[in-house]
Amino acid sequence: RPTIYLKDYQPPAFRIERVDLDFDLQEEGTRVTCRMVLQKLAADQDDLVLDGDAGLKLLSITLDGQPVAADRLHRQDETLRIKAVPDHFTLETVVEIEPQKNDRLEGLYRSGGQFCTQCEAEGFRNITFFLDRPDVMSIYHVRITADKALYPVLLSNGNLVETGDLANGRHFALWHDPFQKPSYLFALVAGDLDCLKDHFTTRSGRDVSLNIYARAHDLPKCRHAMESLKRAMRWDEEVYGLEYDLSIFNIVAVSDFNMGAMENKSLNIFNTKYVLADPEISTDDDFDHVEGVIAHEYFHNWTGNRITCRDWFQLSLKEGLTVFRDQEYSSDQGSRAIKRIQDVRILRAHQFAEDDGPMAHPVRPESYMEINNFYTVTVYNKGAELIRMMHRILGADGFHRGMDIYVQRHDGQAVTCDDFVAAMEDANGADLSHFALWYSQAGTPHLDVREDWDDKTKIYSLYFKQYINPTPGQSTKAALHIPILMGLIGPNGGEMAARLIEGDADQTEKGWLLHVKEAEAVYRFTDLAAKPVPSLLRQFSAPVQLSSPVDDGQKHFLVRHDQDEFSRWEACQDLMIDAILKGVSAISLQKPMPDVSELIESCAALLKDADRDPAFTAEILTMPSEAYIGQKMTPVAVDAIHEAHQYLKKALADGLASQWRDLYARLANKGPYELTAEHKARRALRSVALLYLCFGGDSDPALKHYQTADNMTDRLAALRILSHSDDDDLRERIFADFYNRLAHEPLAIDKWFAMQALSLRPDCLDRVKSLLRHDAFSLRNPNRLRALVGSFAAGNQLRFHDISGEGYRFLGKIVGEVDRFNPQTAARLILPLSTHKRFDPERSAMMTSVLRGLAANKDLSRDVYEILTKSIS
Ligand code: DPP
Ligand code: ZN
Repeated sequence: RPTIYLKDYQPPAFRIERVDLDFDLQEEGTRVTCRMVLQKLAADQDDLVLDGDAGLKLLSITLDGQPVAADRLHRQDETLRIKAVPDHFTLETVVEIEPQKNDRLEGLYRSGGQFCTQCEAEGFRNITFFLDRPDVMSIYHVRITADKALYPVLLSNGNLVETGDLANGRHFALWHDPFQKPSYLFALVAGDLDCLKDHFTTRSGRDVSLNIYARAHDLPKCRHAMESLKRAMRWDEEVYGLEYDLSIFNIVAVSDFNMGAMENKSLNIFNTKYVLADPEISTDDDFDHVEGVIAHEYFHNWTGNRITCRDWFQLSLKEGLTVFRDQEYSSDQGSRAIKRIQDVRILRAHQFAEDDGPMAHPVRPESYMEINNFYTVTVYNKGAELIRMMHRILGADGFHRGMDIYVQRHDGQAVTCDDFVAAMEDANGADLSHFALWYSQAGTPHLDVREDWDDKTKIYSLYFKQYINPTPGQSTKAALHIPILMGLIGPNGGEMAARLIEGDADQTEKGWLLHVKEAEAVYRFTDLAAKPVPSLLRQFSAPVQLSSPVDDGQKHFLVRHDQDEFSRWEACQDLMIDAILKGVSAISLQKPMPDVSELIESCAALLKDADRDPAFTAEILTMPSEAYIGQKMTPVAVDAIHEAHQYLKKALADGLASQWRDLYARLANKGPYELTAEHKARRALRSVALLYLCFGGDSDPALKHYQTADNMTDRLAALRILSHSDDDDLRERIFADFYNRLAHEPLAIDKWFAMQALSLRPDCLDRVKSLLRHDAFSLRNPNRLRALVGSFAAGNQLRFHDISGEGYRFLGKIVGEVDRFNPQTAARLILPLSTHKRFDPERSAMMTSVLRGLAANKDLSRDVYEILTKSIS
C-alpha cells in the first residue's frame, strides 16, 4: 500500500477539454458511457493513464472512433493505461457498474430507493475511467436515462438543457454545466423526490431558482434549510462581494451518507441530518448545525468550486477557508461569543487530541495513504484557525483585500495554500512567510507565560516561552508567529491603559495584539497605577495550549470582570478543570476532596446575573467533559476523573440547590415553542438548571420536563438525564415512549440510540450490544452506526474505557465487519483506539491487542490499514 507524497506532485499530462457522460440507470447494472476530448500537455508522455476502480467492467473503448486493440491496454490496480496516444483525440469508454451493491457510499450508489453520488475525494473513479484529480477541470454534459415512474426526478450539475420521454416507460434528462470543474464535484441524483421551491434575486438582479429535494414526508422539514440558504447567499454578497453564478441551485437530502454534505456544483447532496430540521425531531443545536452546514456548502461555490485545490494535500485551502466563512456567518446570525466558545470546544476536544496522537499531521499534510483519512479536524478546524489568525493579523479590511485578489487571480484555477497566502501578502504588502509555517508544522504549540511586577518602577512584564512536542515525522519544531490578543485589567475591573515599552504588538479595540514570534519573548508595560490582572488569549486568538500566570483568585476576578466574554468563560472552565484535577489527585492519594466553595460562590454570582445573557450563562455553567479532563493528564485516570467530575457536579448541584430550583421555575415555558434567540437561550439555561436540579438523584423534574416537552430540545435534555437513571422501570418506560412516539423519524431514532450509548450506567455496553440486534439498527447506515457505536466509543469515556477491555474488543469486532463494505466510516470509528499511549499500561495493552488483531486481517481496506499501522508503530 503505497504512500503518496506532496513532494512528488506532477502537473497533469493531459487536459480534458470536454466530457460527455451518459448514464443508463437500470435495476441491475448501470451503463456509463464517457466520451472525452483530450489534449496532451506533456510532450514526452506517450501513454494516457486513467484512474478507474478495479470494479469497473470495461465493455468497450474507442479512440477517435476506432476500437483500441487489447495489446494497447494495460489495467493494473486502480489504473488503465492506453499506450501511444496522439496529441489530441477523443476517447470513449463504456463501463458497467453496480450501484445497487455499492455499500461504500463512494461513487454512484443507492440510498432509500434513489440513485445518488459522492465523488469527493476519489469516488469518480468508481463511476468511470477518468483523470480523477482536482487539477483536471473540464466542461461536463450529462445525459441520464431511467424508468420514469421509479425515477421521475433526474438531476446533475449546471443547467437543464433537455428532457423527454422514451420507449418502455423510460425518460431522459440532459444537463450542461458551463463552469469547468474537477471530477470530485460531479453529481447525479435520480429518484422519486418531492421538492421545496423558492427563489433568490442576486444583488445584480439575477433570479436563482432554489430547490430542496427530499421525501414527501420530509418536505416541511426543509424550510429552515431554505431560509438558511437565502441568508447565506445574501451574506456572501454583503461580506465577500461574492454572488451566485448560475440560475439554479439544488439540494438533495439522502439518508445514507458518509460525510455531512457535499458541495457539488449547483447540486449539493446532503446527509438528511444537516438539511432536515423540525422542532419535533431537532434540538436548537441541530437547527444551528443545519444552518451552518447549508452555509458551508453554499460558500464552497467560490471557495472550493470556482477556485479549487491543485492536489489533495491542499485540502485546507478550501476547507479551512470555508469553515472560517461558515463560522463567521453563524456568528453574525447569533451570538459571536457563544459561537466562538462552541468552536473552541470542538477544536480542543478533537483537534488538540488529534495533534497529540499517532495521526497528528500538519494543516497541509505531506503524505497520506488514503486521502479519506485526511478529512480531519486538523485540516478543517485548525485550518480555519489559521485563516482566523491571518484575519486578525491583517485586520478585516486587509483580509478582504486579500480575498479580492485571491478571487481575481485564481478564478477557474486549481491552486495551493501558498497561493492563498501570497494573495494575502500582496494585497497588504505584508510578509507572511514566518506565519506560513503553521501550514507545514504539526502539533499544538504550548505557550508558558510568566509575569513580573516591579512596584517601584510600575513596570509589568510578561515572559512568553513557546514549544511544540514532536509529532510523527517531525521531531524538531521551529517557533511560530503566534498572535495573542490580551488586555490588562485593573483592581476596579476596568481595562487599564498602559504604554508598551518592549515587545512587538499592536493596540486594537479589543486589547493588545502581541506577535510572539520567537521561542522566547518579553513584553513590558508601564504607566500603570497598580499591578494588573492579565486577560490572555482573548477570543482564543491562536490555537495554543496556554499555561498562564493567573492564579485562582485572579481567575475568579476575571470570571466577574473581563470585558471579553470568551475569557470569562475560559477562566470559569479553568477553575472547574482545576477543581476536578485536584479531586483526581485527592482520590489517588486517598486525601479529602478539594474545597470548592469559592467556585460555588462565583457560580452563584453568575446565576444572579443570569438574565442579562441566559445563553452565555448556560455555556459558562456547563462543566468540561470527562474526555477533556482526560487530555490534561497521562495516563488518563478514567475512573477517578469520573468520580471527581461527579463530585464537582454534586457540589454545584447541592451548593446552589435553591438557585437551580428558582431558575428552573422562572424560565418555565411561557406559551408554545418558538425558534427565536430568546427562546433558545431560555431553553439552554433551563436545561442546565434541570441537570443540576436532578443531580441529587431526584428524577421527577426530568420526568415532568420530558412529559410536558413540546420540542426535541426539551425532550432530549430530559432523556439525557434519565438515560443515567438506575431506576430500571423509569428508564425503560421513557425510552419506550420516545421510540413509539418517533419511530417514523430516523433522525430522532438516531438520538434514541445515541442516548443509550452515552449512558453512564454500568450495563451500558450490554445495552449497546443488544441494540445491535434491534430491528431499527443497521451497520450499513452511517448515521445509525455513528449514533450507536460512534457515540459509545468516542463519547463515553467511562464505559468505553472500562477496565475489563470489553469496550475495546466490541469496537474491534464492529470495525472489522464494517470495513468489509464501508472502509471510510470504519476508519473513523477505530480512532478512539489509536489514543492507547495516553492510557495506563493495562488499558493500553488491551487497546493495542485489538488493533493488532485487526491488522492481522489481510483484506483490510487502505483506510483502516493506514490508521492501524500508524497507531501501532
Ligand atoms: N463535503 C465535505 C465538506 O463540505 C467535503 N468537501 O466539507
Ligand atoms: Zn467543506
